[in-house]
Amino acid sequence: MRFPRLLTDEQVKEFRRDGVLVLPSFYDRNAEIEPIQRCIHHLIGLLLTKYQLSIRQSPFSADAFDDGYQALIAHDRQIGGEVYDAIKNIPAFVRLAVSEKHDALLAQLFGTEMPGIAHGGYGIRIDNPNEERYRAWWHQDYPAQLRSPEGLVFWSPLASVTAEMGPVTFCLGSHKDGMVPVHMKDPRNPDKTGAYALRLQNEEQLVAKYSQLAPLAEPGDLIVIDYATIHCSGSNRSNRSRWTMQMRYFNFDHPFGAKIGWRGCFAAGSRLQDVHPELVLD
Ligand SMILES: O=C(O)CCC(=O)C(=O)O
Repeated sequence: MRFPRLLTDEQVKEFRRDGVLVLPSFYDRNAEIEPIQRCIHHLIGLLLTKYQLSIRQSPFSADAFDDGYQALIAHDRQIGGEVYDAIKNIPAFVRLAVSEKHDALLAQLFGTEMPGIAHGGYGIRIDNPNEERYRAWWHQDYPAQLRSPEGLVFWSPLASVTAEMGPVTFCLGSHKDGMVPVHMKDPRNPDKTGAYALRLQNEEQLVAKYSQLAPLAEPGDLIVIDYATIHCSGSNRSNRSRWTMQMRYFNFDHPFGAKIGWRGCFAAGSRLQDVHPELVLD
């Protein structure tokens, strides 16, 4: 196998230093992003029809592909769950998730010839205004994903991410300090479950050690995140949902990945304590 080198030496250095790399206009907006936006627009229309709602949806435009969605969830928030589950099945999204460009990025950044895609580790987040339940606390992706300690999240917005929408915040260089033990449940937030419930040990003091970056982003931009980089969702205080894609890759060649049979974690029905008891505090 041979992969093209998509990053400059400078970009590779930046990724190694920060654990995160912003690549503006990485995807082709017309060829790769718009087909996904069109399908989401169509699916919102189907649900408006299914529930016989008199909400008006304007014809498709890339800037307002989600027109009608805010009114839809204001009518019934549960229909938002139907949208969330449906849009993972959009072929144009799955095609993007398994893009050869992702193989090439992982191969270059980890020096491997054997990238893997985390089955069940890709999806489209819809962070609705003023909702906290699915907001991700400070976390590293590896404990929630497993497969291999060397992995990447490819994070890319479908709509412009503004400051009011709560961009993701990254702790720069935190990946170099290794995996942080976690509490599996947060008594202050009992409604959070699974990966959303994990809280880092000594979170406040830990996070204060690092300088932070909260990049705004446009459709087509890609943010590459190391599995070990500490980051969290911002709070969406705007009046539009924040639509973003997450696609996770890992390095098959890492010996610990092979040792655990590249098994996944929450989404695959595994328990973190069975694989990494040393990372689980309670
Ligand atoms: O987009 C977000 O708010 C958080 C995404 C995230 O933390 C992740 O993909 O690991």
